[in-house]
Amino acid sequence: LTIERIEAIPFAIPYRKPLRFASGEVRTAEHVLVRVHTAGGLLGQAEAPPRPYTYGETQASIVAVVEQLFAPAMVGTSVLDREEHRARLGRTVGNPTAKAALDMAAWDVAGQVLGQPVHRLLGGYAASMRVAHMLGFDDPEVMVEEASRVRERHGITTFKVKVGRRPYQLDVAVVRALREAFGEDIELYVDGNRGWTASESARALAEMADLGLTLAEELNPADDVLGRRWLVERCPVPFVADESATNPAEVTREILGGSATAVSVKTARTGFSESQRVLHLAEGLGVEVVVGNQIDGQVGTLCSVTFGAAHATTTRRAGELSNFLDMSDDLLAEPLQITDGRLAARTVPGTGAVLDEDKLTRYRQDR
Ligand code: MUC
Ligand code: MG
Repeated sequence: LTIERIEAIPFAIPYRKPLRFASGEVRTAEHVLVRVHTAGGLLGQAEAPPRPYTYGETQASIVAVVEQLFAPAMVGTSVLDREEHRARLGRTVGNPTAKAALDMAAWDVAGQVLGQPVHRLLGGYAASMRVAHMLGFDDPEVMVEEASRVRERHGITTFKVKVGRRPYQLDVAVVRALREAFGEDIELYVDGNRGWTASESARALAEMADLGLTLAEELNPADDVLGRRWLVERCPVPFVADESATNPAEVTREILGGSATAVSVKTARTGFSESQRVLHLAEGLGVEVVVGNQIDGQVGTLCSVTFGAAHATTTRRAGELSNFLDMSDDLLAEPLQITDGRLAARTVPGTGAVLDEDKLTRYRQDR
């Protein structure tokens, strides 16, 4: 169980189609594969996605912080020493996706040692989750066509629409076109990635009042503190905190301050251990959760569904688990399959993040 060596391997896989949203865009998955090797020859793996516009991390900064600070802090400990890891890594502020990947890679090893799938160790509530697909900025016809393709091929009927453009009517037109194309057969919610002001958000919500949205996420910046509270008071559906609530303290502040009424849980930034803290906090506060996506590849998505399927509260809503569909290739030896709108956690010991080593050799950027 003793951690002997930790690697941080940068890799790049292009997207077939870029994902565009109010705070940025992703054209290539320039992520970092984190590998935890134990003295017994076991290997735990997870991926860290740099999102500078969300967390300030870059691919190079993740590699550097793992190699210089986090690996030396974890080598020699047991993969089961999660509280010790948290204390040691917590001495460095920030760097959430680097910390999260290390936590999930350690859980992957723990599952292998115990001979149990990690989703069973975490809670084992369900074997799979319903999937929600994220639609990035484009013209209404293109977004309707994508939703239609994803529904036909994968049976997905829940869509998160990226909003936050100016004028806001551009996005209202998209949501209206989706509702008109699919009627009541689909669930729709929106994510603004802080693109609008409070008043633009309020006007957009009023104009979408007849479109049956189920959630609204980060429509305006949480740092506009009073504007955010004003908006959340008027919001007719749960208002989801995503990038404004990336750890338990921020969740507490945003919810108790009246700046959000639901929480996005992302394993990419809180791993399995800290995601449980966020989840249990949300349950204690009595607010809904949604399993979010950090535009993860298949390894990251496997970690999201491992966590999401494990707990009752996270399975209530569809999890955002489909961004990998837009990648031109990926690293898992056995690719993920979304069927009948659902994605299953793996039943093998660990998280099941077993890679195609030839693909890693092709896409890694450090040699
Ligand atoms: C999301 O839910 O916001 C886009 C930026 C980011 O930080 O996460 C994605 C999706
Ligand atoms: Mg979001």
